[in-house]
Amino acid sequence: MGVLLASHEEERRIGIRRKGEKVLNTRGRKIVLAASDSESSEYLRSTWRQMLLATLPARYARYLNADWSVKNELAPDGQAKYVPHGLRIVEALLLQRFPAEDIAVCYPDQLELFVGEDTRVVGIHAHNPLGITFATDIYPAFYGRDIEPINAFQFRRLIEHPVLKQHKHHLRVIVGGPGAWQIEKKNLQDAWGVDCIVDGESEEVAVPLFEAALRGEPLPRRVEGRSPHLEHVPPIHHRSTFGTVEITRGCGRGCQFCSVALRGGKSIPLEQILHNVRVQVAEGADTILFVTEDLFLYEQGPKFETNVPALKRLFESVAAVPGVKHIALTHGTIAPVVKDPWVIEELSLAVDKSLDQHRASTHPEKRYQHMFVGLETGSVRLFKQYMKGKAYPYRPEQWPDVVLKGMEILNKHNWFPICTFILGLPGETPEDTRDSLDLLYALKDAKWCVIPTLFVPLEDTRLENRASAKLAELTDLQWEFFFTCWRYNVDFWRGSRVQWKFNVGVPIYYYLLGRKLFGHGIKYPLFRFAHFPERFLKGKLYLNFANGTHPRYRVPEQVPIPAERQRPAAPLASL
Ligand code: B12
Ligand code: SF4
Repeated sequence: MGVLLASHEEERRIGIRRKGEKVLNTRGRKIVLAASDSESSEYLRSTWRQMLLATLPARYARYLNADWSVKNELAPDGQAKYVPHGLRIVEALLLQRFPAEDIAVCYPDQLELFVGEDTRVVGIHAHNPLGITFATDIYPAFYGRDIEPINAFQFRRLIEHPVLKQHKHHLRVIVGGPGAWQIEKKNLQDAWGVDCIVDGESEEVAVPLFEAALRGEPLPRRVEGRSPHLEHVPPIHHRSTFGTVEITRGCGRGCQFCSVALRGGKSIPLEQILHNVRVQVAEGADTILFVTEDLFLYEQGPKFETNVPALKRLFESVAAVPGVKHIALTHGTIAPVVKDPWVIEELSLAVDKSLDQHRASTHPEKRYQHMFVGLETGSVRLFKQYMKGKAYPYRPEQWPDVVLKGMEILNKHNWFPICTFILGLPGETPEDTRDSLDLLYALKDAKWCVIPTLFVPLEDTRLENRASAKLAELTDLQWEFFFTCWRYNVDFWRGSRVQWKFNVGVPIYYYLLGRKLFGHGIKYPLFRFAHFPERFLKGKLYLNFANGTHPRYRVPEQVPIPAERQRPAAPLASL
């Protein structure tokens, strides 16, 4: 997907400069909305690849062929063809109040085309502007100290754009989005000239704020957005990155480390979803990404009762919109899969419509569907303390069984989930890590991708005041967990154990850099990651990969729902 540029002239018209060239400023639009290249990107049409790439160090981006700026497509007038969905919502809110000619939505390279003498306010989306969340905080550190991840570098390119400084005397800068809090946390609000940070949902606050900016009034340094009424979530006007269409917002399961746990739960009405799908398709999207904290919350009944007929209708109606070729998913929880296994069977369309293929799939076209599933820990103790709502209607003590049974059901129907685990939750003991390793070992033959992350105290969570976990402080057991996950991933996704370049490269990395950065604790876990023969690792690691060793946990025949949490007699009717 390259940029649709015909010629040098065309490039100039829409604001792309070649080295040393100046573009004449127009008077600009009154309101300009912008998002960084890496946050707008539909990299390889894959959400998880985009996520992983955003975490890599910016300094080495060119070796990874990650030149985001030339990968995003432009509309004929130079505006962005797709930007993160949150910014499209802000645009839709503003379009309820201001004419379309006053608003432009663009990438950093086109700011000069739209920011001019007439511009009064620039609204910027921040998904993860400084890269201080989970994975983005971890992976660049493997390349050395103080290495900036790609998404932080790209955000800086946007917020430090010279045209914003040039016109600062007559415009206000407002930053919003799920990662806007990071700017305040790192004391960069003044240095970056940000007048106002919008924290949280913006449906109820965006319009008055932009109106005040247009009148030239001073803005509050920070505005707290609350959960809006459902009818205030507007339908969008233009395409979002990855064809994102929100199907639900919020989640009532209440995990203490999660920043969306406090958002009020709601399902977007099907008509609005279909409208948003049509908008995306009309502007060139052929894939629709259902955004939700949990797929199974869509039109849910009381107490997280999965509404299978409504879900089925959702998939069928979206798939029937002319132009929709694929459907992708963001998040889901695993307990509903165990409780109502037939939901996965009923949603076979999700696999038929998936973009992704893998040799391990039993689908006739080798397709598999994926969604992000937070498993987070194998320790019942930590689970009980921080996230017990995730297992409902099961008890926290049943969590390992729920995970194993859920994975079996998902895999059987060609759903290969992308699962996260959190290392270093506050108070984690070696016993807790061993419990997680035992669960991981029991999942060794699963069809999945497993991403180890480190605990980060996100703002607006109940753990916001606790200390982050740090790579340099990981225990030997935690390193073992970390690299066992990546060993599984390499084996499942690359498909070959004979990868001599990789296998040789890893120990070289250890001796040249790894041990200096992280100490000797990573040595044997890294060697297992590089497929060292197990006989060299015997006794050095907790998990014994040698043939014939049985995992502590096994997939249970069934996972009984505690009597007092059984569902009502009548199944939830179609709505
Ligand atoms: C879809 C999604 C993705 C997709 C697509 C992202 C994209 N570029 O469009 C993928 C899978 C690629 C992705 C990647 C990542 N994501 Co993401 N993602 C989401 C998800 C599930 C939905 C986002 C969404 O569209 N929501 C719906 C819209 C309407 O909500 P919203 O964006 O928050 O917008 C509202 C407000 O924030 C505000 N707003 C938004 N923009 C603006 C702009 C202005 C000017 C104003 C005033 C207001 C405003 O108004 C909107 C309406 O209320 C959220 C979780 C969630 N449910 O929100 C996580 C989430 C945003 N992602 C998160 C993270 C950490 C990441 C990654 C860093 C993961 C990683 N690698 O570690 C990467 C980084 C991506 C990058 N390239 O930089 C975290 C952010 C945590 C934080 N910053 O505190 C979240 C909250 C998930 C979580 N619970 O941890 N993500
Ligand atoms: S289940 Fe997921 S979205 Fe819901 S509160 Fe827990 S971590 Fe957050």
